Amino acid sequence: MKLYGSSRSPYVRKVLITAHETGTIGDMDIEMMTVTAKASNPRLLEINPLGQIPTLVLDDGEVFYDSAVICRYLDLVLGEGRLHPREIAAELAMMRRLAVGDGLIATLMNLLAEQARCQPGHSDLRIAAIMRKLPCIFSSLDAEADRMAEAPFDMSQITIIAALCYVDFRLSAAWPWRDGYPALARWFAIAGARSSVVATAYFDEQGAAGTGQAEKARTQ
Ligand SMILES: N[C@@H](CCC(=O)N[C@@H](CS)C(=O)NCC(=O)O)C(=O)O
Repeated sequence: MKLYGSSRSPYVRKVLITAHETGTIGDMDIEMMTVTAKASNPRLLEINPLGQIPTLVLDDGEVFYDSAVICRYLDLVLGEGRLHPREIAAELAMMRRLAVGDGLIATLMNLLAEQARCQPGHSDLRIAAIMRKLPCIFSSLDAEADRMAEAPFDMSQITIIAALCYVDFRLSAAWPWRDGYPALARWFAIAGARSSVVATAYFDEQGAAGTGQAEKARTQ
């Protein structure tokens, strides 16, 4: 199977961590590409109408997107289903935490896109609105942290790890969250040290530091 992805996309990171956790990473060819809201990729649009990464193409030509669907496929079809609890109360709790993780990723992407936009007045209001959300999101994750530490490792934890690593990758100086959210920091110190997380660290590809590319890099 082939995964279209990027080394700096949190949605792709969810899939890569899941691939390691399910033992399917070895069966995956990975093609890294740059895709942004400003620069779609015609080749990707032919297989995914949203033109987004991650996109997974199976050997028989079947295509899966988005990250949630790919992770379900890797875990429930190819893996042992350990990352998606099936008992309804556990599933709902996991999905609610996962929604916060995905929401944090979306909030960060909006923030970076807004910062790159260069429209002072308008963008300041939006940035302020986004920044007001971050403490609420982090408080909610902090309140869940001890429960996550006790619970089996699952898709919500993978998503939250991908989001927190992205905070460190893109915002670390502007949002040093560990002191304010100690339970979350304790959980992350352990969960973030899993080999699946360490093996999939974000990086800016070489050459992305120039003008134009650097802006694209920051919006992914
Ligand atoms: N809901 C999607 C979101 C994927 C997404 O937004 N990917 C970004 C890269 S991080 C992308 O492809 N952006 C280009 C675009 O939206 O045109 C998922 O969970 O996979």
